[in-house]
Amino acid sequence: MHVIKRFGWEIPAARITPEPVVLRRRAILAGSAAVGTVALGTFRSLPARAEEAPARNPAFDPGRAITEEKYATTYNNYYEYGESKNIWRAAQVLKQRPWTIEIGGMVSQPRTIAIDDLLKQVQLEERVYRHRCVEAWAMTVPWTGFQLSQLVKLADPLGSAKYVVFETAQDKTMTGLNAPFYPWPYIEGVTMDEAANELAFISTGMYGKPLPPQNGGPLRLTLPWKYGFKSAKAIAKVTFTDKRPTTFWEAIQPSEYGFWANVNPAVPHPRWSQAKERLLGDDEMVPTQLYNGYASFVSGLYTDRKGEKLFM
Ligand SMILES: Nc1nc2c(c(=O)[nH]1)N[C@H]1C(S)=C(S)[C@@H](COP(=O)(O)O)O[C@H]1N2
Ligand SMILES: [Mo]
Repeated sequence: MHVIKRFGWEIPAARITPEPVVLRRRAILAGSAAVGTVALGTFRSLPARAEEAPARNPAFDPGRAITEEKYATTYNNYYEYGESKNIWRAAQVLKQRPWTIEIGGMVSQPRTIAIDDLLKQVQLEERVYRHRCVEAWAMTVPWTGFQLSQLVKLADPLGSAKYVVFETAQDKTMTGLNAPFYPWPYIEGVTMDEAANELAFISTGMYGKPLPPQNGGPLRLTLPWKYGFKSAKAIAKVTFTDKRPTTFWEAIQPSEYGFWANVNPAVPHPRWSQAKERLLGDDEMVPTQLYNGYASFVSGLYTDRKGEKLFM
């Protein structure tokens, strides 16, 4: 496990020290070559809004303006393609088809399913959700996709399964995978009751178009009440288990990026306040809300878990 060394000069900074900066400092301190090769892909423009784009579900009014698409698609976290926010060009080389998802672990029948076969078996819809990164920036995005509970139903887990674990593809175009100090692959996980919650979503599109690679295409997890790092991109494997997984960021720094990672403005990150968030686009600072404003949907999930670090 890698531990981030903290220095006095990092702590008083009024602005937030984002994950990549901290990690680069650590890499330099460790004397390792953190410089990867940047693959400069050609940007392929995405098809215009598909005519068959599914209807918006009005049950999830985000209460704030939708972020302009150009900001949501060009300011990303995707460490497989590098530590900067500016990986959208590099990620264009990720091939979205063919794409298969391996479903296994505690299920009645392990199997591998092609994404287009999966999409034929689920009910697609559009939902506008707020997204809150642990680094205190936020956006509001119209995602298309399907409720995670539909994938769980198709997977047919055993009654003894307690967690669902999501694993990101490890593609040869992902230059960040060469960085030795990261615990690849990117792993995330939720409990079975979180996976059953109606907010838990698998996104396959945004802004009425296929999900661009930089935002996690062809399919990503979308958990709007949790910090953004829980929303794993480019999912290749879904495993049901009775053991709580050690997730990617938790393995890097458990005191800063916990398993639960529910949004809470009252619980500061060890290195910055979580009271406010910066909206991508106009950079307006707005107050952060408990569970990112989704308490009415999810607070009941945690009533029996009071002793745990639910908010980091
Ligand atoms: N595989 C993978 N998934 C990931 C990440 C990542 O580095 N790799 N970053 C996470 C973080 S920290 C955030 S905030 C969101 C960012 O999603 P966006 O680029 O669509 O805004 O993706 C999450 N999912
Ligand atoms: Mo994030």
